[in-house]
Amino acid sequence: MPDRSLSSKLFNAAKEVIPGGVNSPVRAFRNVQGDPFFVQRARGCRIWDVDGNEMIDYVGTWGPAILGHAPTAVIDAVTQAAKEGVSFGIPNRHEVEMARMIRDYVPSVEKVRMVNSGTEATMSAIRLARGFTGRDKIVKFEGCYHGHVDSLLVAAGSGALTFGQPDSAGVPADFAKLTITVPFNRPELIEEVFAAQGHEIAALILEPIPANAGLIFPKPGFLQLLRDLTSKHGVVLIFDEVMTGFRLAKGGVQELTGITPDLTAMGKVIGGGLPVGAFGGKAEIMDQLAPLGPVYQAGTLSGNPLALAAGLAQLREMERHDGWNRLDQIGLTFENAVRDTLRELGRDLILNRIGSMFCLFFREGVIDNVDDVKQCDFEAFRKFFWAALDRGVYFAPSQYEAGFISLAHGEGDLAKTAEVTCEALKIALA
Ligand code: KE4
Repeated sequence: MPDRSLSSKLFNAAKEVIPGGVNSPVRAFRNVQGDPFFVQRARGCRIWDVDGNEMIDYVGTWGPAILGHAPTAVIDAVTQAAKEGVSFGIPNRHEVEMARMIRDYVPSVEKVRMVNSGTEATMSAIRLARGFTGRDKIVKFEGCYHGHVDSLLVAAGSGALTFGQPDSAGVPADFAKLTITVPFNRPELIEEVFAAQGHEIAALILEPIPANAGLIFPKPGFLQLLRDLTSKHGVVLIFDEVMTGFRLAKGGVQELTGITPDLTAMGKVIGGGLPVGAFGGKAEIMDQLAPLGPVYQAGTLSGNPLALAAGLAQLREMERHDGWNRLDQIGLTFENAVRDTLRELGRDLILNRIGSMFCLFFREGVIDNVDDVKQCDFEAFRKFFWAALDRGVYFAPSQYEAGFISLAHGEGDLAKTAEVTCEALKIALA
């Protein structure tokens, strides 16, 4: 059992001045019923906590660390940019380079606006869709997470297909009423919503491959159905690719599937680990934004030169090293090792993997939406998480989170991960 005494001391100090001791809830390890470790430093696919324990990292700061931590190209780019100034609030060339790169990578994007988080990206896209259509209602799917936006922190309402109920204190019921939540992968239910209310809906927003309820694959035809329904009813289709964008492919899920939304929310990878978000899409819609149009949206640090220098350097490194293909190869090696282990143990747990994203669900059968995830064996997951962490492998501290592989995960790292995963599964499933 690794010594984590310094982490414990820091966590106790943190709890005195930060709510729950963390600046984002998932970091508190509540889902695995333990105290978080405090990180000291990270490099490549490895992280070290303040007690000196070394771990192979499969969280990758929740997605941005696609090259691994502190890649030289990103460090050099940020250092160079910082020498010229860390923030301007004035148009700068990094913004033009990044906007052009996003336009060239992402099929739906003709114009793009930079913001500072994924939440800002989805919040702004929703407001823009409402301004463009003149309509108020939005549709989201249960189990999809789009950041802490009031109108998107909504669970299924009592009459699930009529209106939502707040999923957080502080969200007025009247806000939630404008959000319709529907179970994912249920074509008949989404068709029912559009038949009844299509003309009142401003936007439908989804993670095209939901990765905030583990990792869930859309059923064949489901994304195309959403594209057809939204086109038919004049509804803005928004893909939230904050996690999948620039990771599963240069152009995200919309490149892989050939299904092009009207707007896309982006983030994480394009900031190289620094605070960033972006939303983009058809010029006809984007030009409704101030200062051109009536939809107001702004940000002091939007287009920050350091964040964009980091993101540009990261994307260029991915280009230079054929990163997306290599990530898929590394992901396949990882997947095969885990499947071999499951076969040895005679357990048919569900392992979903696409590219460098994965989730091992502690249940057998099928995972179509978050209701299926809720049936997982969370106690077995908790045991697995801690057994792996104690042996030097850090998986996401929640069954509802996806795992992330980086270009820095080498054969030795994967071999150690396979060995640890086998031991941890034996403990969890005993
Ligand atoms: P941020 O506001 O946290 O930058 O992005 C919100 C967001 C939007 N859309 C999707 C698809 C997302 O996954 C996220 C944030 N992802 C979580 C991980 N599940 C961030 C981790 C956290 O909340 O601390």
